[in-house]
Amino acid sequence: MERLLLLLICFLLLSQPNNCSSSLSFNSSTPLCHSHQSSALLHFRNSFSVGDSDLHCDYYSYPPKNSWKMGTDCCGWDGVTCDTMTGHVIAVDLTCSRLQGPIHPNTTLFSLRHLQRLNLAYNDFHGSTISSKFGGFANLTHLNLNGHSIPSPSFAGNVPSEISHLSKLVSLDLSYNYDMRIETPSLKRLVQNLTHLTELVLDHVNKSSVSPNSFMNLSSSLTSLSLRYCGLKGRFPDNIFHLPNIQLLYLSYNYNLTGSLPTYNWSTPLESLRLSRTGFPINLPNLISNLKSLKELYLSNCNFIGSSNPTFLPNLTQITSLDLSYNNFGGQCPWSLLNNAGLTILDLSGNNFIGQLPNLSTNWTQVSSSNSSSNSQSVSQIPSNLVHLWLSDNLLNGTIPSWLYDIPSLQFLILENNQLTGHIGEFLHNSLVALELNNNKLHGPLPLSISKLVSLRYLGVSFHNLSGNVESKIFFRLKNLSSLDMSNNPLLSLSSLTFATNILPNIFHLQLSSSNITEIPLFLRTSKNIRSLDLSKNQIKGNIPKWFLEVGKDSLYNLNLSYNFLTSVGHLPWKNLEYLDFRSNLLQGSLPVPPLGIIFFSISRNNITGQIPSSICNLSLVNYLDLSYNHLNNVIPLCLGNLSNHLIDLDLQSNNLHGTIPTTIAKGCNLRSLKLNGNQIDGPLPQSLVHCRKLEVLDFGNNKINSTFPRWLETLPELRVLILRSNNFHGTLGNPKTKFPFPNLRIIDLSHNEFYGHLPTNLFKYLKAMMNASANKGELKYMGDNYYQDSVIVVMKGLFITIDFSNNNFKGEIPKSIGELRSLKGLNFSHNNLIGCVPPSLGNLTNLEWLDLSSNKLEGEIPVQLVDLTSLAFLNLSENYLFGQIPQGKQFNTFTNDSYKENRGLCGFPMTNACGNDEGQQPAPSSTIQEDDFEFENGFHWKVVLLGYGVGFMFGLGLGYLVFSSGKPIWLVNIFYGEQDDKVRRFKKNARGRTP
Ligand SMILES: *[C@@H]1O[C@H](CO)[C@@H](O)[C@H](O)[C@H]1NC(C)=O
Ligand SMILES: CC(=O)N[C@H]1CO[C@H](CO)[C@@H](O)[C@@H]1O
Repeated sequence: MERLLLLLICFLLLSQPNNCSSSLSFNSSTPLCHSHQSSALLHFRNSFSVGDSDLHCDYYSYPPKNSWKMGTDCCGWDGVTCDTMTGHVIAVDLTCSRLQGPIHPNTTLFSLRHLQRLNLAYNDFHGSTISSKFGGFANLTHLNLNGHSIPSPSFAGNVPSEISHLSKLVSLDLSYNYDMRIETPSLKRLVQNLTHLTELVLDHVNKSSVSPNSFMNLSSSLTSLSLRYCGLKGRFPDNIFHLPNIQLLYLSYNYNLTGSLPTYNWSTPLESLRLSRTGFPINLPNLISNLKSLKELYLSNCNFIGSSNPTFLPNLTQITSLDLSYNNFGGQCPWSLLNNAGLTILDLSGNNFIGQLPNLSTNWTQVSSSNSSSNSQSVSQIPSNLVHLWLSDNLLNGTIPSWLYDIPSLQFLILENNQLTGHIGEFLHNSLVALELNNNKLHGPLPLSISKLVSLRYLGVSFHNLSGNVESKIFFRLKNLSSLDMSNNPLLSLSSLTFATNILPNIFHLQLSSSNITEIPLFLRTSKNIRSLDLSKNQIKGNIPKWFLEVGKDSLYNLNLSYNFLTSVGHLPWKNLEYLDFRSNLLQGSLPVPPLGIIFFSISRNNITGQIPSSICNLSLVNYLDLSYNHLNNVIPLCLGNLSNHLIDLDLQSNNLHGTIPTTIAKGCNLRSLKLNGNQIDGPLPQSLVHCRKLEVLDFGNNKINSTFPRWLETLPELRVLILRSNNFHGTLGNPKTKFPFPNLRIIDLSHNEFYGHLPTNLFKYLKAMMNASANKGELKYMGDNYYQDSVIVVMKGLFITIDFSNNNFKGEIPKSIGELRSLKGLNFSHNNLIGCVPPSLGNLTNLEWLDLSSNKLEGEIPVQLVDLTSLAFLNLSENYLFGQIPQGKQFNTFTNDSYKENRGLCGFPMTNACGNDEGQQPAPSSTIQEDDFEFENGFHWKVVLLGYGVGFMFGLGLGYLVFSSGKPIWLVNIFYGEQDDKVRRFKKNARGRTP
């Protein structure tokens, strides 16, 4: 009865401005906030500074909280709730308040003992530890310390076990505190004691030391469990899938987490399931038939079993969010999903789906398509609730259908890396936040309606054939645009854009590579927050303008001005720079030293003079240091050894450096690549290099190193490229029986030295990597994911496998075992004193494209087995004592006299002297001549590459740039900019407000 009365009163009071419960006090004076609590609140908030807007919070438009003022009733402050009876502050919500600074363990916050709800999410508390005093909020039911913030997470350290004292806790969120850990005992206590828990969110909290079994006893009232990116390993307890109330279960991005999903009779209220990048075996049809309440399913990059191809899924009418990205599904895209009117998120990117985007069927087209036998699919109505459509990285072709421009709710339209053609149409609504169309085959102008997309943050239209003038007015209203990529549209004119001012005030990430621009865009003057700028491969000339030195002084972390015509830089003011690329300009003067945080620095191919300043040794974080192809002189500074903890790639080739290689370079060595080719370095090789266990590339070619063969390198497990060409190396390679274990060697060039003695027979037996490199070919496509890659690594992944021992004094016979190096592409033993015959086993080297045995003392006939070398494009056997008939057919029809001249008595085509019994032999017309021509052309091209970079092959940028400039695909771009891009992509992903 009493209750009824209360309800009645509530009902009557509902129309009042105050809500029901706060008006319940019959006492006419509503209690005001206690003064010590209001000052505690103010004190707490004022202990922080207020930072810039946070992208995440902007995205969700959190209002600023301005009402916190001394002398006003704190119960009326934004985000503060008081108990209506006692006036105690019982809830504080400071989500997205842009607070910055550490939380002190003695903060006044802990005096608010009556708190029931506390939300400090999305601020930047600079990695504060979570004080054990949080355990003192005895009545706390909701605690949110989500640490998502840029640049650093809010909280760090161990989760204190006192959190498990909060026995009334219903909801706990500690996610996105990347540096926070939880250990098994704390977690177990937490799981045991928090029996009222319905929501537990620990994404990104490091639990790598925790057994997944620790979650076994979670409260049966649990409705939500989110454990993404936790480093969980092993088997996840089955019973969690059977919790009676579980509605949301996120386990994504625990790469080594596995377990088994129930296969039948799985009665569960589960609505949201995310298992992306986990090891659970998933049978998709089974899963879908079990989960009757399912609305959201994220299975990116999963381990599917059974017949899981989504093309054949039944209509998933209840699902509103579906992510099946990066699963190698093929065939037709399951477009029928779009007929689901409730669909809001569809992500099918990173598969091999083919075909066209479906048309919207009007009655007419429905009739016509059912009459025709075409299997093109159509959607029956506009999926008018769609917010995210991600179809990037597939094989989709055709045009962008008109209905895609007419979805009023669409915010993310991501179609990059497909084969779409046609124009970009006009957008009919202005809801778009991200439009990423990069790397398709679109042409025509940039649509004018882009100017109305006032919410747009990300625009990518790079790698197309777009044309026309990009008017700067397109961008006048796009105040929120933070990422713009228009690179590589050769016909697009950006001059109006580059000379405009007062546009794009919030640009964070600008890519205008290969855009024919001649100036650094003027609008950057006002871009205070620019983080990443790529203006590479343009025609920017002269000095860097003074005003530009003021741009992004605190924010810029990536600056790429490579492949321009800049002549001077002066000092570098960007103190947070991590990536700086000045390669291939005309920069003069002494070496500019980048700021201390630099990770990647290349100033290769400029005209830098003088010595390497020792201040370069202060760059203690640098991974990649490329000063190659300049005019640097004097010695390599000794202190460079200080960098060896972080240095991965050091490239000093083609300068005028002399002196010895500092032995300190191998101290705590992490080097993977060391290139000193083309200097005047003398002295011996430092044996300490053997401590650089990760070395993959060693290039000392074209120096004055005086040493015997560095046998001690043969144990380096990763060494793939060893170039000692053109030095004063001498002595033998060891006796013929010497083992040559170099387990991963792909390229060895010892040419133009004074080596003598026999070729070690065992050399070719132990060069394991050369025997079967094809097994590694598949790695190429993952290159973009790796930390840092350069073109040498392309070489090493099996494209080029070569041995060059030419121009030495090797004697004796060519070992037969050479025929076991089946992946060999190039072999050069020319200009030695080799005797005996050309081993017939060379005929086994079916990948061989280049064979030079000239200027030796080889005798006998050319073995007919060589005709089997169908890839051979270059052959030189001249200046030996060979005789007899030249083998005929296949590749041998393409070689000229030069391949054979100055031998004892070779005869037959192409020599003019016919063999005794075979008068006037002509090459047999071969049916494969077309193919041979083609092969030859490829081979020739390859040879040009080699010759073009003749000094020590194609090191440094050579090959990469060649392929790159011929318009090769994105993965090559990734080789060079992989890391930056990745970072940007991560940043973009974070900022996109959609987490995986
Ligand atoms: C906690 O809640 C209980 C029961 O509602 C109440 O009696 C007690 O005073 C509260 N404690 C604090 C510190 O608010
Ligand atoms: C509110 C308060 O007392 N803050 C103090 C906490 O401790 C630090 C130093 O440990 C002081 O600087 C604060 O004033």
